[in-house]
Amino acid sequence: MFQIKTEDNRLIDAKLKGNFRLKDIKSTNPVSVGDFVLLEENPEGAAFICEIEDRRNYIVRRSSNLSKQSHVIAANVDQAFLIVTINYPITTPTFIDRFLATTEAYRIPTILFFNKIDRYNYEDREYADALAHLYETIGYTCYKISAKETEDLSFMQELLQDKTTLISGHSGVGKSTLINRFVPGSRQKTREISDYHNKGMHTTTFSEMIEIPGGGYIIDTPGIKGFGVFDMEGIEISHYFPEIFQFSHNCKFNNCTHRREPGCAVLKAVEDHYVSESRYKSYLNILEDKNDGKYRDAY
Ligand SMILES: Nc1nc2c(ncn2[C@@H]2O[C@H](COP(=O)(O)OP(=O)(O)OP(=O)(O)O)[C@@H](O)[C@H]2O)c(=O)[nH]1
Ligand SMILES: [Mg+2]
Ligand SMILES: [Zn+2]
Repeated sequence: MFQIKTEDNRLIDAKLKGNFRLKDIKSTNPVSVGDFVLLEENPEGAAFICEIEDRRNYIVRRSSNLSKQSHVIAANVDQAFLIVTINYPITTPTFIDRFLATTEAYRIPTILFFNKIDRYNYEDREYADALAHLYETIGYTCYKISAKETEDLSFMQELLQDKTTLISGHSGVGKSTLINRFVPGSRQKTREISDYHNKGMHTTTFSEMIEIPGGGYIIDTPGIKGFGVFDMEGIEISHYFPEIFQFSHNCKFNNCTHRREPGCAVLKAVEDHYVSESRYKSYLNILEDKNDGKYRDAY
């Protein structure tokens, strides 16, 4: 069942029409949050989705380790906010890089928010600073925030204004907590992360679009564990690491994969610390996925 907002602002529950599922067998969910759809009513007054308008963009992940199917996380978004926590739970650079490569591929502007700053000790803070510095150097805007404190987050509210924003990140990083601050009536369920595993427990279980009172929409998604970068050709991957791509113009071979080819300008840039080791490792990690067809979800 889908909840649809009509042009005259009514909320309607609708089902997919008959054989709809067969049209797009590559995706586990033919309709995604953010889609614009056409509805049909049957004589009894029940609503059915009969058509999906072409998507301006969309973001997918592979639906499971073995599956070749993809799952559309959201469609037609203006920007993505990636919520990152250094601890409680840990977000790895590899995860961040896989997310960024995906949003680069779909040309979705992405901002990083390092959340739970209030909970961090000196070391965690230092690490957060270092990571934020790395991503700012590449060109991503980074903010360090705390969703819980009485900290003023009106700058975030301004960034959300009149846009459709996908909010993503691991389970337990504080996505729903943040949304509750911007849409006080929305009552997104939140839950303390498990002390034992230092992991969230998937409190948000389905994707949902929430209207911001002042204009705009937020898409809250269940925490993502692994990010299978989908639909990306091997040689294409470096295009989605802006700083690696920049150096790749000087590689000797124009089909260079930047692994061990002679005259590789990217390898040289890694050696000279112009490209960070962790970014380069993430690049290789995605490239290897492609080569052996495996999906890794532990990072
Ligand atoms: N100390 C501190 N705790 C926070 C902060 N933000 C969120 N939390 C807590 O972290 C826990 C998880 O937050 P949620 O908002 O449920 O996380 P989520 O990202 O929505 O998780 P899923 O729905 O499972 O994907 C809750 O107990 C929040 O109160 C923060 O800035 N500081
Ligand atoms: Mg949540
Ligand atoms: Zn190269």
